[in-house]
Amino acid sequence: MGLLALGTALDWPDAKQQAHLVRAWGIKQLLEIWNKAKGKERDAMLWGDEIEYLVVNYSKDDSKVLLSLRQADILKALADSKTLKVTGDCAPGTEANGDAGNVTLPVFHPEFGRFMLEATPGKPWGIDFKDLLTVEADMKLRRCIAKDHMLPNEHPITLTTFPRIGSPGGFTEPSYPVSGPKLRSQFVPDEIANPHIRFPTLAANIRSRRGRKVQVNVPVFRDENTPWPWKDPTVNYDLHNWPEDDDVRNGAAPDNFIHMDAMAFGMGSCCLQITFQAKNITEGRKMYDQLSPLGPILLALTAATPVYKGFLADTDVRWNQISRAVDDRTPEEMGEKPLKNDRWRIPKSRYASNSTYISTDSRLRPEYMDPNLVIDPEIKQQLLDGGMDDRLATHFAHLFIRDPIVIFNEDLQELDLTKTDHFENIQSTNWQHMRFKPPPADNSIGWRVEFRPMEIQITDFENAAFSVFIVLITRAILSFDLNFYIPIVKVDENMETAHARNANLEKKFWFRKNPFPVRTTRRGGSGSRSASGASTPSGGPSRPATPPLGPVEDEYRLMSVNEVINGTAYAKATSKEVTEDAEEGEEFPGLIPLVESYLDSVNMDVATRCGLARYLDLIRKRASGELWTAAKWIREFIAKHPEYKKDSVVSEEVTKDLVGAVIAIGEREKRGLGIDDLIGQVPHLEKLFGTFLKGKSPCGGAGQAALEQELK
Ligand code: GSH
Repeated sequence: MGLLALGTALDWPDAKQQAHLVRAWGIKQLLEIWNKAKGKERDAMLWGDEIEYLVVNYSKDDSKVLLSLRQADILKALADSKTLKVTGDCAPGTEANGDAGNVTLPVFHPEFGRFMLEATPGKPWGIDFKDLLTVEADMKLRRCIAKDHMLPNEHPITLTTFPRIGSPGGFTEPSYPVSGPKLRSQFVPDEIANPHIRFPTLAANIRSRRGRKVQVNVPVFRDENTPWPWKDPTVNYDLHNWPEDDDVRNGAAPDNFIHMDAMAFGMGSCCLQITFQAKNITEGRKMYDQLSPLGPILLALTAATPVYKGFLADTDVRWNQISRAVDDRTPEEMGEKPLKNDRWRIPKSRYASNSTYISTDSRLRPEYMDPNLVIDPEIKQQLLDGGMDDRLATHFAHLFIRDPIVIFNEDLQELDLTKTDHFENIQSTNWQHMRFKPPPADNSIGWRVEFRPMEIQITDFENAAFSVFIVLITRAILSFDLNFYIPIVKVDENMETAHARNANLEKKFWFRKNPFPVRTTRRGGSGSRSASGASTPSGGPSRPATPPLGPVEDEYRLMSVNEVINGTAYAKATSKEVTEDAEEGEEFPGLIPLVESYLDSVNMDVATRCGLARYLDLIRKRASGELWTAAKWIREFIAKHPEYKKDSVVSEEVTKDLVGAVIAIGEREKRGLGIDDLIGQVPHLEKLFGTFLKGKSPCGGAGQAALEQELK
């Protein structure tokens, strides 16, 4: 979340009148950047991560845990503070991003929820492998500094959602009545949103544009004692404050679904995002495309969202809930009514998996594109006339089918081509799982790609592991010129698949069979062989082979997450829930073996390699099921709680103990203590982290010797 503009925000009917102007000016600003930056070369390979936190008010002595709404005060304390220095409690994390002894302090930002914070490193990470090993300490430092600027009972935690947000009986400190004029929610007060005018306006204008409240319905998890059919007991059918109170009387809350009615239920969720700066636009476009098919896999692997509004859900991830929570499509755009006032039917919410590939890569076959992609043809023509190529023009003409939601009156006086505000207005409210980001107007930084699907993880160790993994796979993609293309509609399908409970172990995802740019032949010792036994490319010359293109359908097949991450051989040996059915010659090498091949091909000292191995090991074990996702752990924690009645209800007491356990884990992590003393007190903890939080390295002892041998 960047700087927040100020001004007079237009309410929806007025904003709608100006939508065309904002789009027209946005396109002019985009062409200005395009012409200025399209030839930009040799930008440094940089990257950054973003961590989102919930701030909770927790004390052992209180009967319940609440969300703290003191975001503004905390951010002000962080901004004002001359004490934003690494002292006392936070001192152990001093290997943060920056020179030794000269720590670059992290930056804190607001987010949608008034109970949220976001933190980024003080400066972007570089290509040095040592940076990859500094991320975790920097994340710990961020959490520590944030905590230092909170009240004693406030804690920054990294659960994706607060389990009882929207539950009756109050869940915020301070408490406010529900059914305010902006959200009109019967479950959450308007004060739940960041009070900066952008956020209540976003929520109100999404609701107005849509013509009713958003409908976030999540299937409830049916447990032994869950009444069936299940009717959400928290829905009030007798409210008459706003016209939108009719929504539930008109069927907005179907049986067997947890019903939610406001943007806060989605955008109040936390995620882990990674942004890369590419060396030039061509590389950025390639990274965008090649990371796209990995999105659903990483969503399933980071699953951490099994509870909504005090009930266990039958899904494990946040994605569709955010998608529905900001879905501003009208009934005509959704296909519920014939088109009369709107321009087109739109198949997806503005928060959704991306619908375009944009690379200039010759391997991008037309069949991979979405044949039903909706674009604004006039905008595409303007971009083409302005010199943009067809693929990129199509991408932006697709993003520009949306209306701008928040428009400030002051920005409509004249077009300023030294700014990108109108372009960003549309671009930054297209929340797709990948984002292609042009340089800012001053051209000071390069073309960037943002990877957005991952759920936030409970510990900084895990958040660092997933960040590092994405960085390494990006390096492997560029280094080996890997090809993960599948039709983009199959990526959409995978995104849906990722929602299922235990999708990471029980579901299969469409994935490309052969990721290599050329046919790899095994030539005596030239190709390295990975842990899985699959052959991977060597750094040496490979014989180009140009097999004739067959039907696209032959290029991909269904694979488990284990197979995608660890490779066919490893998956066959370890998968319990699904059968791996790779045919002869269709063995997939696995993303981790590909990363390991890449690491083999670069110079690296053993300590660095071992440090990275700790992270890869976590990902490997998550994918094989040896370790659990946070979603699975939360479910099991609840199931084992003496107060849980097997009726899908996550009570205040259970929530308090769950959050208490998460805080306790964070405290141990901060102090580098390991979790040994918590194992036994907190159920199943060892299944979540294995030996990692005990500080044991996969390179220790025999492992280390083997690695050293391998590296010789
Ligand atoms: N928390 C979200 C998630 O879990 O996916 C991602 C953050 C996000 O998209 N935030 C909204 C936003 O507009 C807040 S309304 N961020 C700025 C942007 O996307 O440019």
